[in-house]
Amino acid sequence: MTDSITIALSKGRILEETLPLLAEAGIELIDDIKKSRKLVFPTSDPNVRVLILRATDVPTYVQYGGADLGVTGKDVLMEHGGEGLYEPLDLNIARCRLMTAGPVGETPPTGRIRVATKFVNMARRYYAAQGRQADFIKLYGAMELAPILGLADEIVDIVDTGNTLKANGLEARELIDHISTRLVVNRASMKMKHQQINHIIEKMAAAVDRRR
Ligand code: PRT
Ligand code: MG
Repeated sequence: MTDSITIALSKGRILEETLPLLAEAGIELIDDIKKSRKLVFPTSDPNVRVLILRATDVPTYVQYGGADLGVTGKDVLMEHGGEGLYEPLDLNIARCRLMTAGPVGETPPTGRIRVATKFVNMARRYYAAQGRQADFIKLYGAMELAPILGLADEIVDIVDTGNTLKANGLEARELIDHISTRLVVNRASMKMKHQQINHIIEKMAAAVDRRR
């Protein structure tokens, strides 16, 4: 029996690099997603459909079985907690680093500091592990503004080239973790639809290997 498979993809920068990997697994989108306002897309495989979601919603959809598989950043997964998910494959795309950053040339204040970030859970774990006292301010974007406008002493954010920090008078301080995009699987789906899901994982793993 062939079950139907739903795959949740992150829109934004991850999507473009994900589609060629999926294509090599025999799953190609039929519609032009850039021209469409749809959220659910059929694919070249009649048993597979794709959802295009905000990256932060992907683990939630997969956790609750709204999707069998998902593609999202390790940063998003760590912040979510990864409950109910298997993480069988590193897709090795959208690589970046999670770092602390602060104003150029300033040393971080001693004692309790204020940290602005979208990644409050990860930041809390990191500062606690360092034995540093910190209060966290949750922001949803433009973290770089917070130190400039006096909201925070430091930020925790994704860094790739470092250009965004630089353009805002900030510099990276400490590396918290290396980040890349991961394939995640709903735990129940992994059991119930083992054969089909394994096939997709193997094909995508081969596509990732060919790029190394
Ligand atoms: O935009 P939205 O709020 O919907 O979500 P999002 O910004 O999380 O989505 P998107 O598509 O921008 O990024 C999705 C995923 O891409 C992240 O979860 C990471 O896993 C990964 N990724 C890889 C990045 C970057 N590189 C990256 N450079 N995510 C964000 N950035 C941003 C960063 O936040 C900062 O503003 O780019 C800026 C830093 O880049 P540099 O090159 O200037 O250092
Ligand atoms: Mg963005």
